[in-house]
Amino acid sequence: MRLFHTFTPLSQITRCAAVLAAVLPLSGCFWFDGPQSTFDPNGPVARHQMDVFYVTCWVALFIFVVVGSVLAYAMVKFRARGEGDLHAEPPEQGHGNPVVEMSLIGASVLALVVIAVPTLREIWYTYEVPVEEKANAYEVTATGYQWWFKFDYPAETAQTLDATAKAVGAPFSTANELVIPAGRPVHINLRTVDVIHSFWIPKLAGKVDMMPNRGNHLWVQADKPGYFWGQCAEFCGESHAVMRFRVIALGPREFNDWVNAQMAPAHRVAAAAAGAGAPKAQFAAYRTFSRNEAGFTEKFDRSPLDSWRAQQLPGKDEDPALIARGRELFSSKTCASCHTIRGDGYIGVVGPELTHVGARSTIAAGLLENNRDELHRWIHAPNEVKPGNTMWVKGYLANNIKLTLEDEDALVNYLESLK
Ligand code: HEC
Ligand SMILES: [Cu+2]
Repeated sequence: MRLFHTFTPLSQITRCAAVLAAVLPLSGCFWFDGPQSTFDPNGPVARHQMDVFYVTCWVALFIFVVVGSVLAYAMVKFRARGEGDLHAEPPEQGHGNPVVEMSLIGASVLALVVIAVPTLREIWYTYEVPVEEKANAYEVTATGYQWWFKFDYPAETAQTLDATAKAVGAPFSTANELVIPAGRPVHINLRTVDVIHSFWIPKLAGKVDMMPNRGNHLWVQADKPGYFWGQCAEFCGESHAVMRFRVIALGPREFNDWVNAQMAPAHRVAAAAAGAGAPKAQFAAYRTFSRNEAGFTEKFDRSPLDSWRAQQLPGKDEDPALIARGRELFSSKTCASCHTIRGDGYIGVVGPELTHVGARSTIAAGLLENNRDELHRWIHAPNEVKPGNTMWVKGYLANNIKLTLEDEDALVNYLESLK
């Protein structure tokens, strides 16, 4: 029996065709409208960046076709036609023709100029909000941490400094969800507290590094309200690949409502109703998770933006007693040493602010959907979701945090109530 069939050129061609047939449709799905596709720009910065890409792409393709055709012509014209040709003298060799050499140099320079002019123009354009738009620009600050992003809203600081705001510790910050006004340029200051990260929102703009001891920035603008994926694009340690975030662009009124909601202190569930609401199912019914099981699917049954909006609404059937227990555990289990919850008196700054964590669509830097199952999974064993993360190493390990099933249940109910 023959184990290997002969390697004919035909079988190679069939293989190539098979690979292409398999890859092309996939590329259609993933490259052109995937959540991190740069071929689907949703704002002027990303659009300009794509235009530069296409200029380079067309110039390169043109050169490829010209060189390829000349090569193909030479191969066909000068090929050995029979036995006799195999030992024939090579054709007359020529080199040093000044006209040919000068025109080749000229063509290369021309190709580089054709690429350089739009590239330089776009470098300037994407560097800073255009002058005439500057007055209208909104400012935020993004800070990279291993392995999550913090977003501050310095524009809101001045307005928040009234007595109540001070009492609850405003201004606010968010983690891993950057909410911006749609249709307005947004100037983003880029900072890092540890290593180099790179800030990238494929459909809006990218990428600019977050450098230690150095202020970088970029600007973005979303054409209309939408929900976009972002990603750290510079290797920054063990869990770099799951250092993601989301950008939510909202119309002016909705954005304003959101800012007001964020400034408010943590939501309190009315204690009077204690025992009245049907308590939620306990963890007995919970799934067990294996290490690094693909967690986050984002299988929205509606548009991602509408799902995000639904997440802003207050919860139903909340159990005030259980939530109060969760609030207590949050300090007794030392969670409060790393997390801020304004209004409940917790002011830790090592981890993300959680004042309104219940209103986010994802947790753990865009990795897990924000629901009871995944919240439980996260606080149960953060290291299994995200190896080496600070909450595990400097919290659970260093403080020897042990949670019973009841503790976890109370904490999840508390966190969920923080809309
Ligand atoms: C040593 C500091 C520290 C302690 C203690 C700590 N955390 Fe965290 N927490 C973090 C950090 C850092 C992150 C971000 C991790 C990441 O995404 O890489 C985080 C993330 C979270 C998140 C997800 C937030 C989001 O929007 O992504 C929740 C929820 C949370 N912690 C709850 C808790 C609870 C509950 C406790 C106590 C049992 C606790 N944390 C203790 C540092 C800490
Ligand atoms: Cu990073």
